Amino acid sequence: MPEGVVYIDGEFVSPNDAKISVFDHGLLYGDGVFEGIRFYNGRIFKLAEHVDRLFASAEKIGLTVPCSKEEFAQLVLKTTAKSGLHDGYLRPLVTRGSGDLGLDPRKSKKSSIVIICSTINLYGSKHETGLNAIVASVRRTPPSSLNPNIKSLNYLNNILAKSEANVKGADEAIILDQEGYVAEASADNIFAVKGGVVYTPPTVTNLVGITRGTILDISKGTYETRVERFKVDFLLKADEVFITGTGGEVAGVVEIDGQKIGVGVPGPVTKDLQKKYFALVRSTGVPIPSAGNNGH
Ligand code: PXG
Repeated sequence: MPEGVVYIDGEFVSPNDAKISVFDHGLLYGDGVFEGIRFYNGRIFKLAEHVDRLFASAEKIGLTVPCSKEEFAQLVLKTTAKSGLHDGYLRPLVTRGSGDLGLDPRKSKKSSIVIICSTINLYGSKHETGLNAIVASVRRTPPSSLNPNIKSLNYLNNILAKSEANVKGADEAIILDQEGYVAEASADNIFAVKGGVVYTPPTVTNLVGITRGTILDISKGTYETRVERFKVDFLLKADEVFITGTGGEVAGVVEIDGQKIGVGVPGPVTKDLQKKYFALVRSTGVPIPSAGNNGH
C-alpha cells in the first residue's frame, strides 16, 4: 500500500481507505481534471501555478470546482501536512462526481475533490545515465479534438504511446502531432539543444508544462532559447535532447529509435539545467505547515 494520506470531499483517510463511487463520471467517462505537483524539503513547488492550471482545466470542461483557488491551495497544504512527508508527490483531482449512467455531465449533481499525497518515482537512476526513447506510431490527439491544455482524466492517447515504448524496451515515447512535428513525451515536454541554443516546441499541440516554463526561465540567464516547431530529424541531429515534467523532472534522452543523440550520454547543457532545477525546487516553494499547526 502506498504511503501518505488522501483527502476526499471533506475527509482525510489513509490510502487503504481512499475510495470513490463506481458511478463517478471521472471513472466512467474520464470526466474530470487533475494536477501532478511535487514537494521537496517541506515546500510545495509552484503550488499557485498548479492550482491555476487545475482551475483553468476545469473551466475548459465546464466543471465547477466547489471551492475557491485559495481554499484549494490550503486543502493541498493541509493534506500534505497530514501526510507527515517532507518530499513527495501530490495528485489533486476534480471529477464530475457520481451520477446516473449516461455521459451527460448534468447527471452528476456535485463534483468531487480528491487530493492524493504520496510519493512517486519515475526515472530513478536514469537521471544520470539518460533515457532511451522511441517515436510513437500513435499521434497526439489534435487540438481541434481535445485541447492539450485541459489536463483531463483522459490519458489513453499518452498511455498508448507509453505502452508502445514498454513493448520496445524503451523508457519513453516521443509523440508527434498530426503534421509530424514533435509535440511532447507521454507525460513530459521536450527540448533539444543545438549549437548552444535551447529549443522547445510551442504549446499548441502539448501541455503548457510548469517544468517547461521553469526550464525556459532558468535557460534564459545562460542560453539563447527558441520556441519553435521541429521534426524528428532535428532531434536526431541535436547535440542534446531532454524532457521536462513534474514527475520526470529534467531527464536527458540519449537514444531515439536506436540512434544515439550526441555522444550518447546526457550533455553539458542538460546537466547544467538539471542541476539548477534541482537547486531551485529544493530551495523555493510554499512551506508546508507543521503537523501540529495544520488543523485550524
Ligand atoms: N505533458 C503532459 C501530457 C503531461 O501530462 C507534462 C507535459 C509536463 O507538465 P508539468 O507541468 O508537470 O511540467 C505533463 C505532466 C504522472 C505525472 O503521474 C504526470 C505528469 C506530471 C506529474 C506526474 O505520471 N504530467
